[in-house]
Amino acid sequence: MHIYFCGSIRGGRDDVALYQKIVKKCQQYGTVLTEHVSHGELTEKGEDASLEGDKAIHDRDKAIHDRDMKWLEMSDVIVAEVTQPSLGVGYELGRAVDMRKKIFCLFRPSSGRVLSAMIRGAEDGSQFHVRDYSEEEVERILEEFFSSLAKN
Ligand code: 6K6
Repeated sequence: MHIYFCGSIRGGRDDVALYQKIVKKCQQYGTVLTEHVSHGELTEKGEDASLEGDKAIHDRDKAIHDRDMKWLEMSDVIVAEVTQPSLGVGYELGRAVDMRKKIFCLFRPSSGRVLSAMIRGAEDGSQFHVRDYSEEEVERILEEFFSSLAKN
């Protein structure tokens, strides 16, 4: 199974330790195409953009976008940690809905944030799922999700 994990990068890296936990658990069930999203060395700024020209930045971002869209097409399931708001994650989820992918969004109410209505409201009981959770239960929740996939 190919799994596409979504988590904030330029939206902020506060939850990167949790992304690592999620990716590690997902790897028990398949190949995580976007493992790099959970890497601690990947910061929201990335390489020092001040050393690059506008064209180099555009070319690099286009390569990231095009590669990620290919991986999204290839994936069987999307797992997204959506607590830290991220334009990129929202975009990936919208594109994944259009591709009719199976989507599992994880949100932590303890963050004090309120999840976007465009994510919470996309829940449809079959392809798009949103699950509120706390950090201690993340592994169990992923186990339940992947075993429900095996039954369908
Ligand atoms: C490093 C620093 C800044 O940018 C980078 C390298 N960027 C990315 N590499 C791979 N995937 C990316 C990159 N930027 C965004 N994405 C995709 O969008 C990931 O799959 C994430 O799920 C999502 C994060 O979007 P933002 O808007 O929070 O960056």
